[in-house]
Amino acid sequence: MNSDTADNKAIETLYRSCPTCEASCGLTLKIDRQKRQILSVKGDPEDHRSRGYVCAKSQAFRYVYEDCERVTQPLKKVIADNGEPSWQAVDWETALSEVGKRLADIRSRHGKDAIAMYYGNPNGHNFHTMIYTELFISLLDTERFFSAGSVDQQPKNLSSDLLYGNPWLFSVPDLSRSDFFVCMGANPVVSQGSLLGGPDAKGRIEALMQRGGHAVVIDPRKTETADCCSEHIFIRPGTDAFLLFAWINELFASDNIHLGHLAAFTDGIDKLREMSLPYTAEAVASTTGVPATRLRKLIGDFNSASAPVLYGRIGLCTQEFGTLASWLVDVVNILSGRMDVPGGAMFNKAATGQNEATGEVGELKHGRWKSRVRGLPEYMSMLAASCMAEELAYDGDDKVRALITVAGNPVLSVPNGKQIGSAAESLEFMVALDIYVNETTVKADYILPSTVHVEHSNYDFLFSSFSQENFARYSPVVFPAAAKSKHQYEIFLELLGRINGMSAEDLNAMMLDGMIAHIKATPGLGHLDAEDIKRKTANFENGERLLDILLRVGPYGNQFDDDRDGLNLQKVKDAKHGIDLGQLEPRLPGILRTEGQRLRLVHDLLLQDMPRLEAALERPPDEFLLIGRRNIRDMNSWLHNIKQYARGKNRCTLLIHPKDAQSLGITDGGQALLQSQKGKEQVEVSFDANIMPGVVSLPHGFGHHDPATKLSIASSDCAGVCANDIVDEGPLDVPSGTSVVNGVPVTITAAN
Ligand SMILES: Nc1nc2c(c(=O)[nH]1)N[C@H]1C(S)=C(S)[C@@H](COP(=O)(O)OP(=O)(O)OC[C@H]3O[C@@H](n4cnc5c(=O)[nH]c(N)nc54)[C@H](O)[C@@H]3O)O[C@H]1N2
Ligand SMILES: Nc1nc2c(c(=O)[nH]1)N[C@H]1C(S)=C(S)[C@@H](COP(=O)(O)OP(=O)(O)OC[C@H]3O[C@@H](n4cnc5c(=O)[nH]c(N)nc54)[C@H](O)[C@@H]3O)O[C@H]1N2
Ligand code: SF4
Ligand SMILES: [Mo]
Repeated sequence: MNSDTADNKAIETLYRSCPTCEASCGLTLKIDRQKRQILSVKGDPEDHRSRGYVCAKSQAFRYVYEDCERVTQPLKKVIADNGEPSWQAVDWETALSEVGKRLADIRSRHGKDAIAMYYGNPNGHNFHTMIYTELFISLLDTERFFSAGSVDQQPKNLSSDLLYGNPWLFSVPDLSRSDFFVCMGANPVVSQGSLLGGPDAKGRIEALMQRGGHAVVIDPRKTETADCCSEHIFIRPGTDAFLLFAWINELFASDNIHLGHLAAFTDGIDKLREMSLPYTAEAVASTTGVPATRLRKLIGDFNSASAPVLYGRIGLCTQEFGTLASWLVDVVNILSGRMDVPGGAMFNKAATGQNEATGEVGELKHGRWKSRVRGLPEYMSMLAASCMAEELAYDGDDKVRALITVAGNPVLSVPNGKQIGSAAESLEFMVALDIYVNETTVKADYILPSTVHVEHSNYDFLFSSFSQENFARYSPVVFPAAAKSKHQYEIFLELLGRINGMSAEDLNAMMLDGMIAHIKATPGLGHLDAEDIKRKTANFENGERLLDILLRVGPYGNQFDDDRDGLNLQKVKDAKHGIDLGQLEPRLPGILRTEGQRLRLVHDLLLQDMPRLEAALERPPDEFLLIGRRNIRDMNSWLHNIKQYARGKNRCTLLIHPKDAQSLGITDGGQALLQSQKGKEQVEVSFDANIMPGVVSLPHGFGHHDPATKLSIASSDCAGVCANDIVDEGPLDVPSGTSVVNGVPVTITAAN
């Protein structure tokens, strides 16, 4: 921390990483500690990953901190005699003991599964929450656990689980050494990249092109990313698995299988060849909308490039064949010799060790229990978010009685969200761990707000495990939280303690002992002494102490051997701009958690999904298919109350090709009725010659119309309509249970 006492002002400079999206850019903050004011947030030129780059949302964590409608103390819903609800601020002790009592009572009367839970996206950006999440989930131990993951990356989790035995092991495109980038179902120039692992996606793609490389986007919309690439190919939504199977068919047919160093430990090639046989480039062309010659040219260009890489993201996940499409992206890279090689798709070596092998075969957690209504299988202890409404409304003996939401807004983010809201309202009890009174939390009996990023430290735990550069970066607290506020992990511990009759200290000790036991069970670490670990890390507390342990036993640590040099938390803290841990290096087969450390190309779960794919090949096309999109100033549903981001013209419009619109008698800027099996919304229309005819696009995260919320800017300046009132919760990517929010059949009529 530097002090600058000019003008008698105690202006300090702090460095941290941006907590708002996966890119995790380095930031430079100027702050006035006395006034508790952030004076400016700029890029950190010395962060080796972002090199000073930031996007418009770099200010978001500051604006959220400053938002006067943010909830800063526990709120209890009180119902007046006339039935009108209102919020009453209560002290923490009252709130925690009442919430704890209600949950404990429901649990003891009706069992653990009577309490449902929903976990939202911002949890992935908070190290302390993440590290305590397993404890929270495992002690609540409910079969009714939902998360934003099944409206997001779960197909990718499942594909990694099947291929590598680790659901959180994701390969990322090594763009800085690639010369041919194929981007499917992602718009990183706007989203800033997901499972892509690098700040300034646009700059990285442009640099690739300046080196003489090529970049191709395959997307039903010619996106902002396509605009800075060399080529764009339209594809009909939901048909990527066909295109990718045809790609693989072509690789086999042209004898272009090059496994390279993966050959020694890869199984399933023959089966894969057989699976791809029916899907020639000609056979899939009319379904995908990609002519066979166009696909063959792409494959030829890819094969003749010196360092090509294929990448796919949310447009491939949240669609009818999400798991197959996500899996096939990795398979194409594997078969083309582009997996685990520089410039191809590579695996990170996270300092906290989560990508390493554990010496055990990773258990596939799938189908151990089922949802009550549709009988959908659990995956990674979670049920599909798309069945949350029906599970909350289910009225059997073992029905849900209480709901806990943690930093999530499923009413807007999940298909059939409105019914999630009404079902939640009629439960015996609901508590929301959240910082806004929004469309979901307004249904709760209690809102328990956590501190926000300005008030707690952070470590880029999740995102450093799939970054294009190996790195470690710690973010210090900007302003210590007011005495009476609570960090989210503290709320977890307090609630768990009250439900399970344990103290927060006991639970913390349980976490520490559990982690040490786990480490000692890891091959090569059995000799470590628990007391030695505790003694050497005693200068840190809670999550930071656990982080210190992870760093010390991780791949750059000294495993508590004082004779060796190694990474630890103090060193990471001292490196204000983050630590560069080098370029990605080949990691297979050493990090595989599969039986015999074999790379399994094919798995029964994938084979079981093939008849569903086959049946879709000849299906007659729908009139219109709805897809989503993201805008640079949004972050799902929760930045809409920030006036700097909410202002401007309506961006929750329906994009439609002008020719489609004209044939329907719809004008640019006019209104249309967008209708699906599920619902109907009136939307403003924007003409877009860059969208595929027959496809329309509406962003998600809007629909701020509930007058009971406290989001005055969101509801006045960017209310929009809720895409998930149109998306049908019925269709799923079957293997992973992920919602199909892209490729939704809709009809459109003029509404004048
Ligand atoms: N139709 C359609 N639906 C989609 C998608 C799509 O593309 N199309 N995308 C999906 C994707 S990828 C995702 S990730 C999900 C997101 O789904 P959710 O995570 O359910 O939704 P968010 O809008 O991110 O809501 C985040 C919540 O966290 C709260 N919050 C923010 N910061 C903090 C904090 O520091 N502490 C606490 N306690 N709370 C905080 C906010 O107030 C808000 O209530 O939406 C999905 N839904
Ligand atoms: N500005 C902004 N940034 C964000 C977010 C945000 O809400 N706003 N959300 C964050 C979150 S939680 C996530 S998960 C990431 C997601 O990051 P990305 O995966 O980059 O998400 P999108 O920008 O929605 O890009 C998805 C693309 O898929 C295309 N698409 C839709 N259906 C199909 C299909 O069937 N096939 C193919 N090939 N393409 C299809 C869409 O046209 C779109 O261009 O973004 C993160 N960053
Ligand atoms: S790209 Fe993401 S991490 Fe970087 S400044 Fe923008 S919001 Fe923050
Ligand atoms: Mo997401």
